[in-house]
Amino acid sequence: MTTSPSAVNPSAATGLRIERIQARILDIPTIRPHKFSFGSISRQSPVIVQLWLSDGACGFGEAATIGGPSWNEESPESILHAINHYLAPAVQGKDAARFEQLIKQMDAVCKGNRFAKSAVEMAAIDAVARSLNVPAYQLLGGKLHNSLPLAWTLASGDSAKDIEEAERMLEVRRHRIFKLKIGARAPADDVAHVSRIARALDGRASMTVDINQAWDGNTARRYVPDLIDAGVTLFEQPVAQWNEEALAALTATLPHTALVMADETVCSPQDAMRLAKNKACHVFSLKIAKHGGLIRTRAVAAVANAADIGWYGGTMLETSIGSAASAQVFSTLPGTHHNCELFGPQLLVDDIVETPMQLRDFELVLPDGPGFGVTVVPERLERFDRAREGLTAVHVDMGRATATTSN
Ligand code: MUC
Ligand code: MG
Repeated sequence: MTTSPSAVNPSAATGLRIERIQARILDIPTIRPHKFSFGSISRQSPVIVQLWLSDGACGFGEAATIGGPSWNEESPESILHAINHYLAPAVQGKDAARFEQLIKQMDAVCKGNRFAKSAVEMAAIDAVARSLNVPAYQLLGGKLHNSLPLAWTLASGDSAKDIEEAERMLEVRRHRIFKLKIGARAPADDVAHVSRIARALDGRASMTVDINQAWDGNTARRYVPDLIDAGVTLFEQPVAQWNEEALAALTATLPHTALVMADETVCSPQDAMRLAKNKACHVFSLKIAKHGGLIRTRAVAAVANAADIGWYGGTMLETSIGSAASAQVFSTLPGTHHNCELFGPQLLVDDIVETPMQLRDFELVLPDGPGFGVTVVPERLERFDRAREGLTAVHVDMGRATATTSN
């Protein structure tokens, strides 16, 4: 759609020009291996963007992938390349406060690459909010939630270890919603694993599963009822990203005690529209990276709200920068929420901000303070910077189920 020239005045600049952008990859080990249907990670490699404005304000953005390009098409290396060679030159010198215009400028030079675009948009929003000395949520519609219940993912791959971890989280009142990563083993073994954990927790926590696209439609039809009997209430992306028919069939047949959540299948607002039209799920997992930024996250959430679909505050296991940015936008969203999972910083061996977001009584307190409400410690960025001397290689342990290969 084109806008009539009289509707906007492109010369009415806010004076907050983008002066400089710098991007780098960090390599931060995780506290334990984190296992998915498609492999296992023992470190996260987020791309961190730093963006300076003409008035001196500086903002941070982040794009985290999981297992290089294993979760979707983008990798830390492709993100860094897209930012350095296409996105940064496209927005340099431009008005940072015109977020929609920045997205248009990035879209004009680069198709797709939503993770990369989200990191640049995120840094612009943080910088502008800091320059105006307001929390980012003030630029995104204002705050509706002060806190959200916070889920934790049990993904060691071992039932006994997962039970021990869940008990510790319950004891310190950090989490009582557990997402189990399944799909790497035979489905019957997964059912046994989930049932063991459910029996041990004995109704003290709610249980969800993320299959990360591992099943076909028939496998989902066969094993989802067993998992519901075991106590699972939310089924995240059981089938392949493209398999919306199977997702819709499952959604139509689930009893009212359980919900289907789309994750990899819902990226753009157009995906959201199609899923809504086809009644293919009950909940969208929202993630700023896969939607292409905070503004587009709000667009996907608007479709959810209009279609009576719930939302879940998803994560790509970001550091405190991406997690706080996610928290800022989630705090503004109307509609029915199904909690959040912004636990990325806790899965990493160290945090890169001064004071992490607070976790209190099973909830994540959504941050106040200028920008995203967190202060980055530059020395921590240096410590984990991939480009620093002696650490140039990627060490991502990927592979099917038990086998791991390193690059
Ligand atoms: C995913 O697919 O949801 C989110 C939490 C977690 O443990 O993995 C991610 C990715
Ligand atoms: Mg998922």
